[in-house]
Amino acid sequence: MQIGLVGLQFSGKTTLFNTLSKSEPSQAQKEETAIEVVKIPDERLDRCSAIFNPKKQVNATIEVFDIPGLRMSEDNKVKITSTFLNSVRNNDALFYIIRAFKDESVPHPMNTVNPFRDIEFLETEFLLSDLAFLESRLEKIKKDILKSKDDRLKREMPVIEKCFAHCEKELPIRTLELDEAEIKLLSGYQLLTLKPLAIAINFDEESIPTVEAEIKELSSKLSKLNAAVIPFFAKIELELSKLSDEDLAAFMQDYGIKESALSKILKTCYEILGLQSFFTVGEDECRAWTIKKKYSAQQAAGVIHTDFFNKFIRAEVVHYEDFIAHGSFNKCKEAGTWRLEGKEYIVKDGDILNIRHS
Ligand SMILES: Nc1nc2c(ncn2[C@@H]2O[C@H](COP(=O)(O)OP(=O)(O)OP(=O)(O)O)[C@@H](O)[C@H]2O)c(=O)[nH]1
Ligand SMILES: [Mg+2]
Repeated sequence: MQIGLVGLQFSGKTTLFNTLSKSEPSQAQKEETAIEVVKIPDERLDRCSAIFNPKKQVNATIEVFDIPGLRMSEDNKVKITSTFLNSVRNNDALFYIIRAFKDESVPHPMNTVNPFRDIEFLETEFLLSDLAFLESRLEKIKKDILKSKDDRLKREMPVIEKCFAHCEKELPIRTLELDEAEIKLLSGYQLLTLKPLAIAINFDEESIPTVEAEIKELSSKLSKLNAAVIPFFAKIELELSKLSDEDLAAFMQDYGIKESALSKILKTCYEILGLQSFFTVGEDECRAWTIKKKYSAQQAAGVIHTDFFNKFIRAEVVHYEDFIAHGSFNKCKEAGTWRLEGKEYIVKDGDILNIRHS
């Protein structure tokens, strides 16, 4: 799963990226997209590890792409480029990184700090790009539909028309109701406004007292985008990421912070991608596995190993919450929360599975 950090120049993307990857900024990173595999924090998995004390713990991961932001061009305007659009298109989900911090020493490519305007700018450009694609696709379909033998074009045409009409109303395709077959027909086109979206607003320390109100206002103004809007503090997070685990815990306790913004951001990515985790636990390894929502037990088994998919017999299932409540698998058996489920069972976020296979 790939997620792209998208925004204007100097909005804090690389600062966030470096925090995620715990790396120092490098010059090369400025011009090209940088990629990092980032662990998804999961306190449930940490707790399982504390119980089983395994040789290794494996968290779920996502790939984060740090895409260079849009700059002011020679005529003092910010213009979208095809390189930029192509880098954005490659991702499964988008994370807009939007500047709200004020700092005279960091120029803004549009001269003033205005998060709402920057978000609208990106959305409008992406809508225009989708509209242009849909329009040309429609023309091509109309031209080819009579000579084509297979019925794909016939099925595709109404879907493209529907998307086009939706975009014309200035609405992103992610807010259009599409069934699975329709989504499948569109899947190769990498439509930008169909991609799941989260928006992170990068504030400075001084705005902490007003952040909540500002996020609330932005969220309501942006409700038609169907995106999560979350605050973060790139500068503070970068400083925090340099602390040792103990110092960080102490800091968070002092300030009454339960969860770092970073961990929230990563979980949001996971959420908007429609993903969930199940666990496998034991003395060798405690591991979080990533699956889509509504995966069956057999599909989940296939994520561990294709053999497990092919030779699936049953899944032993206990939900994490039950496991913690009862303290052991045996106790769960006594309480009836340990079950054997067949291949059609729909796996829930937080299930602990053991796959029986032949
Ligand atoms: N004061 C302040 N400065 C910040 C904050 N976040 C980032 N900066 C500074 O802004 C400058 C640009 O930050 P980057 O993270 O490199 O911005 P970017 O979005 O990666 O920029 P491009 O890659 O050019 O698109 C750096 O000098 C950062 O130190 C913040 O929250 N507060
Ligand atoms: Mg950068």
